[in-house]
Amino acid sequence: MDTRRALLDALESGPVSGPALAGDLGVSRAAVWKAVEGLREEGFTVESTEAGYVAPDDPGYCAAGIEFGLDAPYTVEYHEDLPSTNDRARVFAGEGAADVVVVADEQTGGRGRLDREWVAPGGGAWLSTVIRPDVAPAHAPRYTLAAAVATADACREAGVDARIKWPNDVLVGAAGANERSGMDERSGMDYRPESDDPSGGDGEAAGRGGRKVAGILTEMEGEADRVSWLVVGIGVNANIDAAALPAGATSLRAERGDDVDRRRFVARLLERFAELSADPDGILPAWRERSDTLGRRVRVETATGPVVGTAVDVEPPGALVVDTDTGRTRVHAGDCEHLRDADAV
Ligand code: BT5
Repeated sequence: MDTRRALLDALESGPVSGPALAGDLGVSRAAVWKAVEGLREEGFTVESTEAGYVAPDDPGYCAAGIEFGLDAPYTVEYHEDLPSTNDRARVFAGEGAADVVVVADEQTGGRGRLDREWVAPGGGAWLSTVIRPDVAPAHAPRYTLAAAVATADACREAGVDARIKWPNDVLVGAAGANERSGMDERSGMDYRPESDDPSGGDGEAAGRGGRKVAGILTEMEGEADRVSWLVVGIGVNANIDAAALPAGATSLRAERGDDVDRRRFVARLLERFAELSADPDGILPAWRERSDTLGRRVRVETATGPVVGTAVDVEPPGALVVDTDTGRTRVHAGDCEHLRDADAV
């Protein structure tokens, strides 16, 4: 473990004596002092007291602040602004890095799926994680679902009742899936893909029944049998006025009426993402519970045309199962619109 991380860990449990930490780590006192200075430069203002170094009361929204107390195996890199955290994360991925999270306060070239624009002014929680799960590329969509669950949970802990629209939108103000019929129609799954379409459609900010508070963009490089890296980009409209966002979008600030502590918010999101990634079998059940799509009438625009019917399940690795007039079909990618409740079953 490097001195910086060891220092951050030690600061969690009270004052840290520089000489004692140097002794424990087998590094020089100067190395500890340098690490302290490094944290201060990042915005994590360690105090010097007679008892030793003490963590700041407000650790701040910075790399060290997010890593402080973080119960997840990630190293954070923070920027005031970047074109896109996904682009920066892809550079890390190309260099062989793993378990790195790039965070920016503002993005000037934020991307959605299919090169759509993602509006990302200062005050948002814009982050991209680089992970290297030992799975086949076909299993990659699972991590997008995990990110959606983690994001919904972090929003809920922040007091905002968020639900997931397949595959990757986190919405607020949507009716609960459990309040509708269709949840129990999960019989007859055979896990065999019947359609395998790349994303298509023109993208709608929210779809019916909810305002979009977050979106997820996963990018991947892989060989035939193994993922090389995944960059999971998560964008949450945190402390942003709704007026600065596209129509149909909302923010945590708009929903709560005050600002969220982004440091804690991002840390909780990362902790949930790490937990879910470590337990792949738990991802789909967690996603189903938080889904706003299951039980609804949907229209999914796929590359081979629209699929209209009732969404009845999500199956490994993340396909939406839709009951249509002509039978049951599985959709692997596309833009999903929730149809009017009046049309629902
Ligand atoms: C997404 O795409 O929802 C994925 C968004 C991923 C953004 C994160 S931020 C960190 C990382 N770095 C990046 O550069 N990207 C990722 P999609 O489903 O295609 O939705 C895009 C559509 O949502 C746009 O066409 C707009 O209609 C709408 N939109 C744009 N900005 C928005 C915002 N801030 N909030 C809600 N909706 C937005």
